[in-house]
Amino acid sequence: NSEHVARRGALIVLEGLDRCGKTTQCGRLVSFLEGRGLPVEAWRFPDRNTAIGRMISSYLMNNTQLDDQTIHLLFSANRWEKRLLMENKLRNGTTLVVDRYSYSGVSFSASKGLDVNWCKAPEKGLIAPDLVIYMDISAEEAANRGSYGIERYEQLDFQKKVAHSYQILRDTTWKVIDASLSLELIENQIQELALETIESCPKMPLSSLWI
Ligand code: FDM
Repeated sequence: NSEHVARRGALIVLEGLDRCGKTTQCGRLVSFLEGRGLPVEAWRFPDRNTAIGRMISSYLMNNTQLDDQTIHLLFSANRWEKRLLMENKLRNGTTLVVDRYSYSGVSFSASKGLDVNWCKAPEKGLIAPDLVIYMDISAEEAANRGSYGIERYEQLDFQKKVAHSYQILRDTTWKVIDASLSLELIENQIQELALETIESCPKMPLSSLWI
């Protein structure tokens, strides 16, 4: 009887260009789910708190130089080092709301000219999300929201390439939200998608990405 089996949490991923509003929406979604008494945690990649994460952070701040393949594999390793913890949390019933995941990994690296399949390979076997929300905005509109920061990749020309790479990765299971709508409209759509997913995912086993 399925009612006697502990419910697992949902793996919910938000993706999109820089300044699409992803981070704000992740925070709002976590507060909303907490308000409903659901076990939930906010996660993000890169996780800059590990040794690998600090190498990534230094690269992003232009303090160190790495070739494209090396930084790609570090981003991937940063997800792998968190995989077991993610699995344990999900199995214990905690929903994870994740700001960026493997899709950022592939899109950003492919935008530098690396082969998409090469980029996907090290991501294979990570936990597949139950819900991917893509916050859709053009690179121009995102840039108009105010000046970019000083980190690597925060440039209009590069963001245009990233938008294109996301298009290549996007499949029919992604939920695409118009990120130019108001904060509240977006928030409501995301809440609805998240609740549906949390309701239905315990019936599905955890599965692996891209295998
Ligand atoms: N980024 C993020 C990657 O290039 N690969 C990845 O695997 C991930 C998770 O790192 F420009 C890029 C995307 C972004 C930068 O992300 C840092 P945040 O969300 O700004 O911290």
